[in-house]
Amino acid sequence: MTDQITIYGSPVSPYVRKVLAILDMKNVPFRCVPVVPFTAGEDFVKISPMRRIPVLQQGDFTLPDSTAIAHYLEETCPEPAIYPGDAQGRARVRWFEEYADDHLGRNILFNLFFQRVVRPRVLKEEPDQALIDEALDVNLPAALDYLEREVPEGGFIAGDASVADIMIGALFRNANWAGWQIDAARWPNMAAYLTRVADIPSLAKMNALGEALMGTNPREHQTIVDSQLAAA
Ligand SMILES: N[C@@H](CCC(=O)N[C@@H](CS)C(=O)NCC(=O)O)C(=O)O
Repeated sequence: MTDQITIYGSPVSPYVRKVLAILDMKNVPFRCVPVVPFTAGEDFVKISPMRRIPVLQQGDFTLPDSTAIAHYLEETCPEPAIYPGDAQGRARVRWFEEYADDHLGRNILFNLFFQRVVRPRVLKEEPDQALIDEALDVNLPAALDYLEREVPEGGFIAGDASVADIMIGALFRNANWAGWQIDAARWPNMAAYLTRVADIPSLAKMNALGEALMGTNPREHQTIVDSQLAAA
């Protein structure tokens, strides 16, 4: 029998929710230990050299990075597929997964969510307003203009819901938690798409889990995660 999978990382992180949603979609049993990278103990670096979440552990095997984990899960539990079967569709999904992980992640997470939520609430520091303004006024509008053209009307990035849609949907939920809402008159296609991805059942479940943790005491997070996952 293969060992059970444990995911280290707080579901407030979109990268963690991406991995949890994939496990849920693929019906793989797992446990989640809601580690917060900024307050994790010194030992965490042994399984995550960049002190980032998520990290997968299965027996002696550990693997950081949501994209590496997504590939591992796709190979070990192929059904349902989260990467398309054709080369161009698969390439497109990999590109948008990377675009979301890197560019959208930098703007939505570091420039917006980290500044507006993590710095004041967790680190008790002043946010950097210049970073917030750059994200809201320049980088996110440009990214939304690009995505508005690229996302097929009424559909997903490439065929069925894929890992790219899950990553994009999870990230924009963090933007909502930081007080951002899409201007549906300016980006109607993206507004409809973000509703569509938020309705992917496994992502909806993990977004609700992340939301349940927001504003609660980190000491209660393991109990909240265990009870929400057991009920889901
Ligand atoms: N490319 C990585 C990004 C992971 C990432 O940046 N996670 C954030 C949490 S949302 C983190 O751990 N940040 C802590 C840090 O960078 O110090 C992935 O896909 O897993």
